Amino acid sequence: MKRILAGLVAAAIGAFALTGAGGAVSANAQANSVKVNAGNGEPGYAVNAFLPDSITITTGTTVSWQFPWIEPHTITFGTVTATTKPSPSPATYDGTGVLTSDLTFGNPNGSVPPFEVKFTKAGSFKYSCEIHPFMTGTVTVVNSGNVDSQSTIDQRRTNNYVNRLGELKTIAAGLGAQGVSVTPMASGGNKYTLNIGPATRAGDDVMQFIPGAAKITAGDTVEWKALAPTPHTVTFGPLNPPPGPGFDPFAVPPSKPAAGYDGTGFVNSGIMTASPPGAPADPNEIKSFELKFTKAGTYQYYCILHADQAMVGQIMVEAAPPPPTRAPGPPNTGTGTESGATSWMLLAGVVLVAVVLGGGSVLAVRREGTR
Ligand SMILES: [Cu+2]
Repeated sequence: MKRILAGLVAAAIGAFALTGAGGAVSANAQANSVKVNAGNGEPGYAVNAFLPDSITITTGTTVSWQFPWIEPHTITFGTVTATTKPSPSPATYDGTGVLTSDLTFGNPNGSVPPFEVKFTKAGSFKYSCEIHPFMTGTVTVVNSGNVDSQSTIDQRRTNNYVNRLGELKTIAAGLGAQGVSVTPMASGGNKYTLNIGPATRAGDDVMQFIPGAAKITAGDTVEWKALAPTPHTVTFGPLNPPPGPGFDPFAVPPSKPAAGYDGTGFVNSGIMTASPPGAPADPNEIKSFELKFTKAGTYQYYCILHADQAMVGQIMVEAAPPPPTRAPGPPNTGTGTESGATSWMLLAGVVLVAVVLGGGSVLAVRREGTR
């Protein structure tokens, strides 16, 4: 199952890289056809659900799964094995055996052809997405009786999507409102902790680094924490070689400069995930990634898997303040100590300013002076 999935991923990504937004939606000549969405989303948010997740149709009806968002999905009936091959669309299904689409990356411009299945026998058929374990649906096929019209399907499709998208936005806003946690590090500088992609229990994803932009000082460290089982990366710099046919984003090796990041070169966390509580511990799981920033500048980063869903971030590194130095004083004349002379000059300057500003300030300076 893992192997075919990896193959599907690689093949689909290859195809995606080759064809991009090309290809036309195939016309569905059948009048007796209904449309359902396989996932939906917008930049920063992926709703991983069949929308709606259950429909009732008449025998002989074709269901046309649309792919309106970039997050990839499959339409899979039955249990995929190592020898299962994706079916071309349109397909027919009588409720027996395995039927699966290829792994399909959608597109909001509607350019990705739907996966169409004609149901030839009555029954209730469960299906799922191979890469989103919570993403399941049911097609109920009846010989007679009430079935869903396209308009009732559309209504449920919209309602489900709006509700789930709203939940994602609430989660993202709540996390954003918490601000960044900053802790001093024993090795010097501060550690800023950012969050990666929270998810809902239903399996929808916030495809964001939160907050998306952070301001730190050279010498500080940023820590990214995975919050969900959904895989993500923290990556600085372009992929080399650039992704082409057969590119496997899961195979890009981790890479981190030992001396910290100075804005040059390639940095990659590797695939980061956070298993849900109660799941068996995975010693290889990368739950957090730390990177020290050594040089002032503004640095963009991204998730290799979800950059095309606007999963990008920015770290603004300000120059470290110069080490404290003494205020410039008059040339050392040799009378008294240097520091004494400097203090005197400072006090004189403050009093002068205070006099210019008015009585209140003079009082303040006097109080200062009597200490
Ligand atoms: Cu990601």
